[in-house]
Amino acid sequence: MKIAIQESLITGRDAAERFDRAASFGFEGIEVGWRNLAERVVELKRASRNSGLPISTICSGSPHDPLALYPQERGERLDRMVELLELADELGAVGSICVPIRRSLSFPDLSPAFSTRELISKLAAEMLAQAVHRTEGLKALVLLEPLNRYEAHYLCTLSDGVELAQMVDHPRVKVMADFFHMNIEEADIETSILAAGDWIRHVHLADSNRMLPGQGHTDFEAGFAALEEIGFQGFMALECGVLGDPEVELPRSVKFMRSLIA
Ligand code: LER
Ligand code: MN
Repeated sequence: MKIAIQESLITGRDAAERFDRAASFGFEGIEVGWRNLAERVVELKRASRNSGLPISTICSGSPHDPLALYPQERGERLDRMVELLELADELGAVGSICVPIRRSLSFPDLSPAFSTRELISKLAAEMLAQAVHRTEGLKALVLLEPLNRYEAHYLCTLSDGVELAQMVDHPRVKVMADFFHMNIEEADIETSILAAGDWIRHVHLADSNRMLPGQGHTDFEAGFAALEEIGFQGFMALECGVLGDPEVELPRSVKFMRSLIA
């Protein structure tokens, strides 16, 4: 398991400085954000090469969530998802994160024909199938991210993510596990990780208070042991705030996490 960090958590004048600083703190990868990504490819590839830190993943934003009420907007969202998958491949990243739908968008209840959940899951599966079909031949995965109930009403647990991935049934549609969301939604984080098993291809790290691992009360030792048990070898990227001086606290948190990895 490799410890990564979102680029936005590191200060620096440019990508080169941020990647170098992340490497000096002990990180082994960088998750990049979606903003201006196409224009940043050259800069990011150079920073990655010079620092020796691979780009782990792309963190998408709400403009890339595939679901929308109307076909034209769904088409535009699909185009943006496809672009991110192409960029992920170009950057050598494991994949691009996908949240199918967030809380801000409501779908109708068409029962008895379809419940809201059936409607959303069928549409999400179809959109994801189209995204991987349009990017056939690429390696980059679609990483379905379950979010907590205050951010999303659909896909809140790992098992929700696995259910949707199984509906799509494509080798490039997988699931990721965010410790902050799991802390709210999973009855038992270890059991949920073990049940999701090989579907998990990426991890987000934040403590219970969405601060650095070690600054809250999440039991990372048990969570990491479960990830080891399922044979997870991917990136775990920090997505959190920092209490204290990042120059001190970031390397301290890396040491803390490494001490928990067998
Ligand atoms: C949002 O809370 C989150 O965890 C992000 O990774 C969503 O892309
Ligand atoms: Mn996350």
